[in-house]
Amino acid sequence: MANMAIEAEPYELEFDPTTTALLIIDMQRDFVMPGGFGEALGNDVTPLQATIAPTARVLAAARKRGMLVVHTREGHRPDLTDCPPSKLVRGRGKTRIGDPGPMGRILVRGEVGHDIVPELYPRAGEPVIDKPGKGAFYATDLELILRDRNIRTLIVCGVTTEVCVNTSVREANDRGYECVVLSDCVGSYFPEFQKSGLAMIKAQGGIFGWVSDSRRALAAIGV
Ligand code: C5J
Repeated sequence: MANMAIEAEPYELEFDPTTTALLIIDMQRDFVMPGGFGEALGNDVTPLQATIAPTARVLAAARKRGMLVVHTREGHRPDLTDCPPSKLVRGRGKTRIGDPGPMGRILVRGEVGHDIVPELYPRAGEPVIDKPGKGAFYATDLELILRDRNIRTLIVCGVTTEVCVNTSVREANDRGYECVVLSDCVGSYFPEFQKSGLAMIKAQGGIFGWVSDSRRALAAIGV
């Protein structure tokens, strides 16, 4: 298929939809709904909910175009054997990973809070990557899945901008993937980190990748 292009900063990014995946990072109740991990860390999670509607529009377009869609979830085994002790105690919060909460045990696989919000729920056949860390490549089979599909470009949505999105984009960039992050489809608990998290990606000629938005992504995907 002929290359398509998405308007972005620092300059337009050419992509081939057959070698492009939509990567949706950690759109779990634990991060975007009250009572989960995000709130346990002391955050107001409600601003992150604004990312759901534009991400749903991009998801629908990517599915219609037949692009690979990959979802990630941060979380741990019920026995927490894959959770570093340092992560468990970090923050000295009174609610910790594995503790019971209104959406089940915090950040534990299989719990309601750990799962993806209904608006963006994975369809059968869409890989779901369960990751123990912030980066989507660390201790997962994401790279294998992308290489098997000859994926070269990643359109990135999800939360949070400066944590799991930035970490995953940096990991992807070092592995040779071209990443374009959609600014209204990624969210942070901190407005200043949203701004700087995006600025860091596109600075220095796109040192980690590109930044665009859902409107320009939809125009590019063109369905
Ligand atoms: C965090 C994430 N914020 N998904 N995880 O710990 O960004």
